[in-house]
Amino acid sequence: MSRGSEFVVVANRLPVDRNVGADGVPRWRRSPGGLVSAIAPVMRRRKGTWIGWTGAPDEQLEPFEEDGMSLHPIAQSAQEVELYYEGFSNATLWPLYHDVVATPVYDRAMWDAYVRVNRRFAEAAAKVASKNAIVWVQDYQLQLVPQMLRELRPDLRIGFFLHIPFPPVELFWQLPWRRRILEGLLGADLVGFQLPGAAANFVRLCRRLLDARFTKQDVFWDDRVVRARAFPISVDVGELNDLIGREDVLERAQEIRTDLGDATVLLGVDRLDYTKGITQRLQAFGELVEEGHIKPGQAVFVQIATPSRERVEQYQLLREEIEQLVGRINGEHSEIGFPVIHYMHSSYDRAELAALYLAADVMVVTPLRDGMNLVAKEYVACRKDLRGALVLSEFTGAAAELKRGAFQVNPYDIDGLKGTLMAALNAEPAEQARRMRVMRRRVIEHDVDRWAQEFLSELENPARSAPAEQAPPALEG
Ligand code: ADQ
Repeated sequence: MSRGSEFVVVANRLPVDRNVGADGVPRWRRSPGGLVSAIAPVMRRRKGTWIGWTGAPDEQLEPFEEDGMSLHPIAQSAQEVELYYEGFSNATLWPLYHDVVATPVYDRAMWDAYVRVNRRFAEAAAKVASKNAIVWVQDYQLQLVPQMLRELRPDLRIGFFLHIPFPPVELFWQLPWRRRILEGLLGADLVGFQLPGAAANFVRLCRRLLDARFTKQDVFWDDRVVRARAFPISVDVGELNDLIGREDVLERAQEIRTDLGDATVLLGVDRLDYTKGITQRLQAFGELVEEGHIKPGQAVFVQIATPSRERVEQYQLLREEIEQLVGRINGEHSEIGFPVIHYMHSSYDRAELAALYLAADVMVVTPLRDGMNLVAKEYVACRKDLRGALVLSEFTGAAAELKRGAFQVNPYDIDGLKGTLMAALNAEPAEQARRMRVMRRRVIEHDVDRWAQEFLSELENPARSAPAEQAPPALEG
């Protein structure tokens, strides 16, 4: 086992997208987004391999190199995509971990597929990792991998990071396979969460469900210490800085404003997901227009919604609901040439997103629950001009870091949301600048590179943890 990679990332998706060029030949291109740009340099430095799925069902590809990274594709059949990915990952775990804002589906065939696909990922990682390698497993689709991998390769150092919230004990308890998931995660040396509260939920659950010994941040399991820590993820500030320095991006921002009739611009940018609170924000905006607080032509709402999980029923219903709401509000209040809401159901490249952020007077981020929310941080990172206001839900991970500068809201409280939207719309430039400055300080100092470095150094330096044999007995409470 002398060959292989000393650094392995295991994630549901590979960090590349396939695009068909003008010549009809498909080519791989690195996926946009902070996670990939934070990890790519580490991959190159450490001869890393990324294990993941290409996104196409029933496709068996050989490992290949792209952008200085070794990529190891994992096949998934169409049925596995339906049961493991759309099913257990996105119809069971996703709603359960987001405060059950939709009802989770508990289905044994979905669970079986989840186990099977997790095993395939674990076996691939066991094969490609060199002796004593570092393996970093990403997110809720792969929570069984740490334990499966440890059984195959006890020499490895295994880290796991959960990008979404980790629910309180009372909700997690619903899951028929709760013990298996927890034992799966406990295969890791370090389990990372977005917030300290999620890490505390995890430790509490280990105590309640497994009767494990523990301290505030450590669980003693199988003669090992499993550390539970918070690492709030962030954005690639350097990349966004480059984008907002580009002449074409600045021109595009101006063009967007002109196209919108130089109205005040409120902006929402989300994956089309029921956790994002899109309905609530449009309802609040619609009522403000209806009541005459906002005049058509003076302000517009631009809502960009990336198509997402379109084969899962709850997502189809949500899309219909939002489109009806937009249609109703526009039908009742728009004037010729001035729709009050511009709704776009599509994906945009990073430059267009940066231009939209620069064009927006008020960025509206109102999730009912969100692990972090990178859109909020991207907006802040782009507003070097210290203009614009951020309306931010209390139920996002980002709220913990940005609370001093954001206009915070409870998105369930529509009247409160309306009041906060008005306060953000009416904020004087000096107040906008004061708020933006504190938020920018935080985001610039804690960017995605720092997130990756902190996670990896904690994984590689377990010095601060007590050895298992010195672990205190389980505490009461
Ligand atoms: P998501 O739920 O996908 O992420 P978010 O953190 O907002 O949510 O990230 C979305 C990303 O997609 C952003 O980088 C954004 O710019 C991009 N995006 C959104 N709409 C787009 C569009 N129309 N076109 C192009 N790009 C678009 C999950 C968790 C979050 C957590 C992240 C990272 O749910 O809580 O912050 O992972 O850990």
